[in-house]
Amino acid sequence: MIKLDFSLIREKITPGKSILLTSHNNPDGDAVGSVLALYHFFYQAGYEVYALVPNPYPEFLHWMPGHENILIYEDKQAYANQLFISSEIIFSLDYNTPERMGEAGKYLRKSKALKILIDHHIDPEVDFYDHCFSNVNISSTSELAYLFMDSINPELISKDVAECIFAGILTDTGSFSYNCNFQQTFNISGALIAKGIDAARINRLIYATHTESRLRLLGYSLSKKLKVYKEFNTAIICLTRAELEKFNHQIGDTEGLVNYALSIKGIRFAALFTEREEKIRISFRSVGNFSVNDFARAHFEGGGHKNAAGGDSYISMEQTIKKFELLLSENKHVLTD
Ligand SMILES: [Mn+2]
Repeated sequence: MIKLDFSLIREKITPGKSILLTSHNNPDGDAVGSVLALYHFFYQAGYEVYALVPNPYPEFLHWMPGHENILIYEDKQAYANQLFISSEIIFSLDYNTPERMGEAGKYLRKSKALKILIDHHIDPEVDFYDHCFSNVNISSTSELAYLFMDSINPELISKDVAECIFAGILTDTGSFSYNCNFQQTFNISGALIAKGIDAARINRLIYATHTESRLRLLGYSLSKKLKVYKEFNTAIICLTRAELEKFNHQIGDTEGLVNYALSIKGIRFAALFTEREEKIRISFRSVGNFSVNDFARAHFEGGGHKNAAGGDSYISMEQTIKKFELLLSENKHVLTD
């Protein structure tokens, strides 16, 4: 764990300064939640504040207060590049190195702003940042953002802030089903409820907004595409572009799908392969000691957390699955001991 010196930060973040809040490619609930929570926090305190994510995020996050203020880098590239130059303070939220921002990362690298990282991924690039607040043993970046705000000015944790933080915690723990065995996570969630949030409503807004086609894609994936490797305690689902198109795939539609594969009794390792334009995108999940972060890093140009990670493959789906199956054999001892 790398702790921030909050008193030092308090001195450096003085009202009137311009702040740019950023998060990673393919933003998830924690990315958007932490960005928007800090957006409200600083906005209320009278800062000039901008929120920027590299590309669009799923529709089930569009209800979040402040959503309309988020700049999408893909759409506003020239304007956003200027923000990397003009902002005095830049926050990196929910990612550990500028490259996780994609193209925008180049401008972050060149920026002269004071750079602050708040994140829960393994191996943050500490040398690049002026200040790091990093802990891998925590539910989410949103929880770290809460601790940050609580130490700077707890009075500014409004209901809007609380809703964003709760959305981040909820999505990064799969509705309190993994990565949530921390007393602090529940204490903070309780404090958010005291701010007036409706936890059941937020749960519904995030998890009960399936389109018909998304639900049918889920049914198809489970009945036709689930492959179980009993001998390796592993289960996978792979979806080609044609299949995704058949079900009118929208961003976020395959979110959580990999967890169904992992939910089979005895399964310790699960993967979801989805064919994108120029690559195969892979989500890895595990229970217990098998580190999908190490696995994704070593073999699929990715990474993440011990039990949840992502990766990419630039060969065909068929070859990717073959490679994966070979790796299962190599890792048999770890997956079955
Ligand atoms: Mn996160």
